[in-house]
Amino acid sequence: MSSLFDSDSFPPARESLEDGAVLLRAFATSEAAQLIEGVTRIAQQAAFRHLVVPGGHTMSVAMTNCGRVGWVSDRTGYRYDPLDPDTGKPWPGTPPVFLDLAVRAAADAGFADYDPDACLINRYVAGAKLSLHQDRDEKDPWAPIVSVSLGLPATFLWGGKRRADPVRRLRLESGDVVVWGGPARFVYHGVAPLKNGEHPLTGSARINLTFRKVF
Ligand code: MD3
Ligand code: FE
Repeated sequence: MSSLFDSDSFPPARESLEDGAVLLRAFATSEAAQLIEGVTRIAQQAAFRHLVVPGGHTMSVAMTNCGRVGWVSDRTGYRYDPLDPDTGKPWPGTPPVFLDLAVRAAADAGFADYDPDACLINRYVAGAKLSLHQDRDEKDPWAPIVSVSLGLPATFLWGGKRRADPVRRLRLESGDVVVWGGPARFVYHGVAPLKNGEHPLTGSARINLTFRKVF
């Protein structure tokens, strides 16, 4: 007998993307408004900025951070820095609602005792994109990166361990959380240019939080 709640007709809460990568659809939906409030408060102390990468290009994505260290870039290279180079002050603390969500998502995906020390906050407006890259400046190669999508939807690009590997496309919507750890930690990934739109939470923007264990 078939019902609305059969596993083949009900959207699964936990979807395996590949070994080590888990998609948790709508995992953050009930906290989304609180998360955006947190982002607004953080951005009052550490403003969103467009970083310059070593090649000299300015990123279309605007970034800020909270936590013990923040990811920054300039002409000389990338680094995690305990101080915001724009203010000379430490980054704002990570709001408890951020940490709680990241720890629960990691645990749900099979990574117990997650203890991130950085949260990079990316802001996309129409046309903003993130080119295919690996995140490899973090010390623990097994600890996951937990990614939380808020506001406008985006097409996430998700390749393999080599730049030339085929790239899959995954639509990420507000509240979706993806956990990338273990064997999936060093896959190439990026975000396609954001499409125009309006979202009740974020207006014309998409916000992405990525939690990282840096040390
Ligand atoms: C897979 N951010 O901040 S989140 C980044 O939507 C970044 O803003 C994208 O890539 C964004 O570095 C994608 C999903 C994500 C983040 C980090 C990963 C996937 C990942 C690290 C390793 C593997
Ligand atoms: Fe990344």
